[in-house]
Amino acid sequence: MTDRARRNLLKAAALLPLASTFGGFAMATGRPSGASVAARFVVQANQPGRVVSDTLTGVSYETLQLANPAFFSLDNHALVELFRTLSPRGVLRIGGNTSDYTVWSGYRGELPAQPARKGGPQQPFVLKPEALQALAGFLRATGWKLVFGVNLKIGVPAMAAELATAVQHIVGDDLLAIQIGNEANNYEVDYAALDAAWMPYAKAIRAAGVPIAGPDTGANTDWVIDYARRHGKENVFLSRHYYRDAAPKGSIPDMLTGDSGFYAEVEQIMQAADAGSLPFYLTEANSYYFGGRDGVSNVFASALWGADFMLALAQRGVAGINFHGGTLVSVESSLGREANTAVAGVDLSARRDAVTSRYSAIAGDVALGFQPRPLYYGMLLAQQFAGARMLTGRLNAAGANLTAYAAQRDGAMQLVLINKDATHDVTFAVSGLPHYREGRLMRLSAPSLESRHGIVFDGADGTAGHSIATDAHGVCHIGVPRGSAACVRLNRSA
Ligand code: BDP
Repeated sequence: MTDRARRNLLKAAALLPLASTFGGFAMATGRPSGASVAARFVVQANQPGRVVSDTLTGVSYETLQLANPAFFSLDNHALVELFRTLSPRGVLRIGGNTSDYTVWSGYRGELPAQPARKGGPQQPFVLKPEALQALAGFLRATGWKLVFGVNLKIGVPAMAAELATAVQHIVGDDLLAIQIGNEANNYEVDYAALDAAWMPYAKAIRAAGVPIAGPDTGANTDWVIDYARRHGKENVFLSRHYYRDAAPKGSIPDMLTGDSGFYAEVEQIMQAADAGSLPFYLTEANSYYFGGRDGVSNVFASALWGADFMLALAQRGVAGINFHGGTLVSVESSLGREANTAVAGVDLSARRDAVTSRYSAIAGDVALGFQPRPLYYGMLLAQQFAGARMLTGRLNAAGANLTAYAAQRDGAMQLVLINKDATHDVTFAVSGLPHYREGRLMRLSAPSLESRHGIVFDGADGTAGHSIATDAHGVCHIGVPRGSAACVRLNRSA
């Protein structure tokens, strides 16, 4: 064979996988692929990182969600199924602002009046054992664990200890930990004040033999570090919350710029966590606080944001991320607001959306049934890495808004390539894969970044997907259209 003929053959071979991976494009997105930006991702398989926690995927709900015991119940099959599909070992966090307005029906002691609220219900939410019993059934049916918040604001450690004991008694081993107070940085003047209020609670709850975690603060990294230093040994994990910004400031372009400023804070917390051999959970997080932003928090862009956010945090060692959500009534009430659930027309899917908080990953309620929101699919994508070992990689994004992650598991190489760019289709040339030849590609896509419905995670159910191969140079060419993501699993060649 002449050199020229060999070169032509190699060129043709190099184009083959390219052609086949692009084949999935139009099918998955319904859009033409257009001209592509060429990005490069070099996987450094000799630089292993952290093992991704198998509890990476989590959700967070207001305590007020327990007002209807039929919500978290083993009879709520649709919700059980959505949780099980999301993760076999997820974490459900119950808390939020309404946890600091909750009283336990079993408590017989004196209760002071809680400070008046600016709006919403003035009466505290009275939590009853039926709701905890139903919740225990839900946890058993889903295989999920529980993190449960008790009322610090009211200043009655004895009630918290009784409630914590009841939760442990009813939920058993499915309780990971009790947290004391929600975002106490919003009502304690400084860390010392939190510490003073927290101590008698921690003492009473631990004396009852119930595990605790914390401090569950809003945006205070320094509080988490102080807390770790002082109380690390008494806790089963450290926690903090995160939202990008307030809902009025939310937009799709803002969301898709990513959260790099926060990652630096996470790295600081991880130093404290590692020093005390403690996991760190983001027990409450989402795109925009004040209930999320319509047209941003609940559209396909939030799926790409959420997947990227989870994987960036997993790479830094965060043990789990609990995306806050639930019914509109529960979240609006947490903000002291009335919920307007009115919707024009009778479309079931629109009605489910209308009764749900804007950032929730799952829409619906007991009466209407449930359905996944776009964010749910982003969580499903990131969940593909749960239990795998992250690898270092070098990305040359060629000016486009991209992220890329690599991990190894059971001899397989996994990649997630996220194209957050609204205008550029991208072809990733992924190298550093010497022992990998063939595998499968799954695509996460939607008609557009603004889509509320019509999200497709093609191949996620193990049935479809596209086959993929490295070229003669060991490079894998993967086309990822604007506003979509790809997930690749390559098998080690024999
Ligand atoms: C958090 C609260 C939660 C709220 C959320 C929000 O813990 O209860 O629902 O903010 O503002 O700070 O959306």
